[in-house]
Amino acid sequence: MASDTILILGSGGQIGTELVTSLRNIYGNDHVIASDIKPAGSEHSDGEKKDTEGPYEVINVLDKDRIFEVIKKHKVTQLYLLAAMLSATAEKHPEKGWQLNMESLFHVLDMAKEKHIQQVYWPSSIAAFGPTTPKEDTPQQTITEPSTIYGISKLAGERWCEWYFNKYAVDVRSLRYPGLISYTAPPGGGTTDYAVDIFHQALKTGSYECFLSAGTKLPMMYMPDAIRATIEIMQAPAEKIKIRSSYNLSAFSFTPAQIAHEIRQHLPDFQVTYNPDFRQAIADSWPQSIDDRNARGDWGWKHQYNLKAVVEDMLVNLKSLKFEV
Ligand code: AKB
Repeated sequence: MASDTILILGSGGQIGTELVTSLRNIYGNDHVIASDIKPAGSEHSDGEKKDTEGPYEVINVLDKDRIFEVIKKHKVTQLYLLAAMLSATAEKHPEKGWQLNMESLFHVLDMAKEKHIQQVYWPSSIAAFGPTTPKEDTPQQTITEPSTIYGISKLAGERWCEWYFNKYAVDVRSLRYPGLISYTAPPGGGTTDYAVDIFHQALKTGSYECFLSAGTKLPMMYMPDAIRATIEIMQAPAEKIKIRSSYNLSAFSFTPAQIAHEIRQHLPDFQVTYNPDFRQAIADSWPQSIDDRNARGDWGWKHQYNLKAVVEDMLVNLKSLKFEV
């Protein structure tokens, strides 16, 4: 609704930086409150000072009172919870990862249950699946036995979202993101992050050592598609959202060798070597392609970018950005 006031928790991350801009274009700068654990304007890892074009609040998502204070201060109606510890980092810090990913979700779902906010967005991931899940065209409903802490937190979160919807009519909506590729902010601590780093290294050094093997196929999506999906599911009429755990969401899949080949169409001398580390086991536990017919049928999801278009766009944009790649 145009009258919504939106709070984004974790606005400094890979999704948050782009979602804030898109939501501000739709709802107006004053109606979209960005928030992260760091003060506004603090330096991000891409070396750029991020200027806030609208309201900004420092929030630690583990601090429920602070979230409540900001919700009341700005009369927030809609909340996007994007703060999370991703797969590779959470394997190294399992307790912290579990605490961050779960407690923040409970804080937000409780705010919605108590009617302080009307609508919640929470991201799930292909990590909710596991090694026993069918790998190709992974269905919406299938075996889910995740083998990472991040994946376990996503699966548990999905079940809690559905439970809060059934029990307290909380209007919570969620997508199982594949790996996300973007150029505005670097990702942090994910297994699919090689598909972002590879562009930075291709332009900076002309070579890349990949932490996954050449043939590791994973589902991926370009950030503009992911942002559009996120806003579309939130704007869809409630009766169209038939799944209140989390929707499968898909665009295309590729291997490190395939993306390297595509980059070589623009940078013919680009070299890739393969040196798989602990992230290989994480990637091997995830699906290789996703069946997202429910999202397409229920609320009209349609992706736009394929691998060729992503590679072209990433290289053009990274070359023109001021910060060092
Ligand atoms: C990760 O690699 O951890 C994330 C994800 C697939 O959720 N990008």
